[in-house]
Amino acid sequence: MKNKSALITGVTGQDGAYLAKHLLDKGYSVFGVHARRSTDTLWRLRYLGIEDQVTLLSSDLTDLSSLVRCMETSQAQEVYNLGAQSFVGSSWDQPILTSNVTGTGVVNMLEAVRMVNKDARFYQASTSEMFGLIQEPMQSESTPFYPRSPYGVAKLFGHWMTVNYRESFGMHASSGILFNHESPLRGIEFVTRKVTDAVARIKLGKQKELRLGNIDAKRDWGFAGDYVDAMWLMLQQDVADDYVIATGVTTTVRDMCRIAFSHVGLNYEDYVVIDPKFYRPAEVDVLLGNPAKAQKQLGWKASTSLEQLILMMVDADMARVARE
Ligand code: NAP
Ligand code: F7E
Repeated sequence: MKNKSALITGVTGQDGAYLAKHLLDKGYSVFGVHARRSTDTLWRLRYLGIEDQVTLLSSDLTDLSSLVRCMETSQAQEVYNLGAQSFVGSSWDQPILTSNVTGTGVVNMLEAVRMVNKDARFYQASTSEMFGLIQEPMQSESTPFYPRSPYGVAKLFGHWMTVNYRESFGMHASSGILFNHESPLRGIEFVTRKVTDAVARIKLGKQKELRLGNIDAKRDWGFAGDYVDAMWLMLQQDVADDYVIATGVTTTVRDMCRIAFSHVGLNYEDYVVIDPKFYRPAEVDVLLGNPAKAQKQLGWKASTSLEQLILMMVDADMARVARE
């Protein structure tokens, strides 16, 4: 029997790399949208040892014609739209780019699917940032949205476009409302990786302090390796739907720092310096997801605790910094 074929936008990002590995392990042919950059963006695929197994197609979420060609070349039966300008902090500096890539990019990808193969199944990488100024203490699929950043607003547009294409054209389009998920492949600008990298540098004598913004913010953090399985499970359902994917536990940035520093025998209070430069114009103070629907309908549950996750990340950064 011919392998199933999948197309992933954002294949060079954290989730794209883990998802590509997950699908390759299941026997899929994996195609990835590769937006041209002058820097090396293939390090994550290399880290997972799959650089040569993913077929990279030159394209960009802002270029509909190139996305149509990706659909034609890959003959994908499953499309995972993970590409985005995903850093919340930058979305105030580049609101229009964020809207074009993270928002309009979704409808470009949906259109490419509709034009080439309307029966292909579609996954949209939605986010807990859409809840922003939370309207319920624990956020589920029925919690009203209130985004707090240009990134959150762009993602909300993409989410509703996904719902609309499902309802208008009968497309199998699902939206995964994923809460924060991290790993050793996390970009260095996100707070968990910024902390674990700094812990390694401080421990190995290469850095003296760590400057952070609002360490009282609370997040529901899980492991990216667990979360890509939920994406795949959504596309295996008979009926497309929306799902919250989270751990159901929330922790402050402060406590996450405590865990990371204490793993190498240090006290975070001796090194963390609060720098207002890292405050955001509008903050999301707390996020806490209710993954009950995913557990019931997909049989999915987070299997990595925050402690396990942070120790995994600190260990990976200790090895990485020691090699430098
Ligand atoms: P990431 O590491 O920042 O990866 C983003 C990916 O998007 C990269 O491959 C990037 O390519 C690509 N990209 C950027 N601009 C593009 C463009 N114009 N055209 C095509 N591709 C473009 O993000 P992630 O953490 O893996 O997250 C994956 C998706 O889930 C994103 O949509 C994110 O917004 C969403 N999400 C993430 C989380 C989380 O906690 N990680 C939670 C909820 C939702 P380059 O490598 O070339 O820059
Ligand atoms: O910030 C606070 C910051 O940048 C987490 C993206 O994947 O998850 C991610 O967005 C919290 C915020 O992630 C620093 O103010 C304090 O309250 O790691 P982050 P995020 O903004 O939650 C969601 C679900 C996504 O969809 C996004 O794509 O940590 N914080 N000090 C800091 N954050 C950063 N980055 N740097 C600091 O120095």
